[in-house]
Amino acid sequence: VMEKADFNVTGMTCAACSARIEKGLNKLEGVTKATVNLALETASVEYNPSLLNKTDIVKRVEKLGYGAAVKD
Ligand code: 9UX
Repeated sequence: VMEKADFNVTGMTCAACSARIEKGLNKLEGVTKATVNLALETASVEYNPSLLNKTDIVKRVEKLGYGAAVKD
């Protein structure tokens, strides 16, 4: 069963940024679908909770050079 989580993403200034994050997240083992919205500064990620958690997703975004926080 997949889970879905939304994140606030900071530091994106152009469409290539959002595309980079999307690519990086979609490459993560366990992520089934990631979409990033540049204008809203958000990311929506569908993932397998037995393979990774929200913190792993935040860390991946940070590793790419952006800020991320779980949205509640
Ligand atoms: Mo756009 Mo983002 O040139 O790191 S890709 S600012």
